[in-house]
Amino acid sequence: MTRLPLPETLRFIKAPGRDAGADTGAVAGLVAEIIARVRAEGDAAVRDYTARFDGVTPDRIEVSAAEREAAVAALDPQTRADTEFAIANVRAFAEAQLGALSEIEVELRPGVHLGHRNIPLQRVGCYVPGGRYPLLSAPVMTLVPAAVAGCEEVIACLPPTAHEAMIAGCHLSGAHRIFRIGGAQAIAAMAFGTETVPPVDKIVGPGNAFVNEAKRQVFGPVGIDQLAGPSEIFILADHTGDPEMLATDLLAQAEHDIRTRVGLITTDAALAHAVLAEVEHQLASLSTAETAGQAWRDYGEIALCPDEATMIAYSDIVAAEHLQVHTEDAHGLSRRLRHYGSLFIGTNSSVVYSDKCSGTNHTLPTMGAARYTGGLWVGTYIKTVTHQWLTEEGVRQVAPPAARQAASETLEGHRRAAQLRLDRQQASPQR
Ligand code: HSO
Ligand code: ZN
Repeated sequence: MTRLPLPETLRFIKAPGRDAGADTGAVAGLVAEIIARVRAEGDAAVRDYTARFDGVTPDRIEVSAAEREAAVAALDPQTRADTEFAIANVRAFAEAQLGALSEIEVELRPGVHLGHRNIPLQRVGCYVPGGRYPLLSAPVMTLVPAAVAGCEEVIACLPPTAHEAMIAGCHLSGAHRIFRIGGAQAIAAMAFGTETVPPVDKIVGPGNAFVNEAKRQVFGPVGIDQLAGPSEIFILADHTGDPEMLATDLLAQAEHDIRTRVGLITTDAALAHAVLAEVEHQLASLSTAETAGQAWRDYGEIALCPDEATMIAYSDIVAAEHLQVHTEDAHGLSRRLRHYGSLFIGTNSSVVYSDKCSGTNHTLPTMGAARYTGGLWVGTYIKTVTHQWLTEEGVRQVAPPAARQAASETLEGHRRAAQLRLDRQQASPQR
């Protein structure tokens, strides 16, 4: 999995049984066929694939206003309040981040004014996965920041088999339109549009292998956020680590999927062995042990490092989606870390809080993508675009070098355009 050499002094107390991210590519052909047909045949192809893959034929692809209201009414009051708590926090944090996005305009040289503006994407499509469990926080994380960004139209697609509560989640999170379409056919519909579904400018949100591959294939004419793999959690701990807490947090993510990658990186050998035993102990009573146990056996790891520097070096190689720091000086160590999707500093800060409701986004880079990107945020829905305006003095600054460069590149059309403005100034000099 990792393309970088591991630190030589690192020793695995438990090595992963399999190479994370090894199985890819098997679905590309089928996905290409789905995209081509949805593009050519629109709703008819969507209905056909929905019947084939989801085993249902909804009479209407779009969820009506009455159905939205009914889904919200069916939520029990506590679930609704908890969802609204999550929405409020995700919104407030996204608003704070939006406030930190500045626009600029500078006079770089006399008469050469350059700037950038932040413009919200016009139409965004959020894919909301059905998944093994209905994750009510999923629509919150993709839809709410889009609304904060100021997108004109935000649509959501979710599999027709998804729990009704997910429709309520989309509604409460501000989806303008909601469609019962899942899988690659949903991505194709949002990318190219059908009679019912409008084509969007960018598609965001995680999904299964088909969704992921479809996003990869439609990228270009339509934007995507990132390619989402199985969830990951790594924890850095020293002698102060609490084995029960560490095992609990590792298993909390391991229960997502049999391919979840979980790991402890520690400087303390006794802690490493204690966590190893504690994971087995907790699995014995965990209702999701079938999934979590397999993920632990296949992708779980405990790495022992001689010192903090090695721990940091290995953590940066992994570039985990979620990274928790359980060390004596968690804040100090955290400032030395470079590659992670989202960071959880100190023992009070569990990944599960952000999974659900603390307010940072839970849609994060996996499979090493954290080396080059962070997760979903309000900026995902905004493009930063540049502009310029020149005075006659500005033309005198840049036209001669631009014209010379064009000439040496033998781009005569470019040279003329650069020169024309200088010539005009010489023809009618500034009063
Ligand atoms: N850990 C998942 C998000 C999630 N977990 C939502 C539970 N609910 C991916 O970051
Ligand atoms: Zn989770």
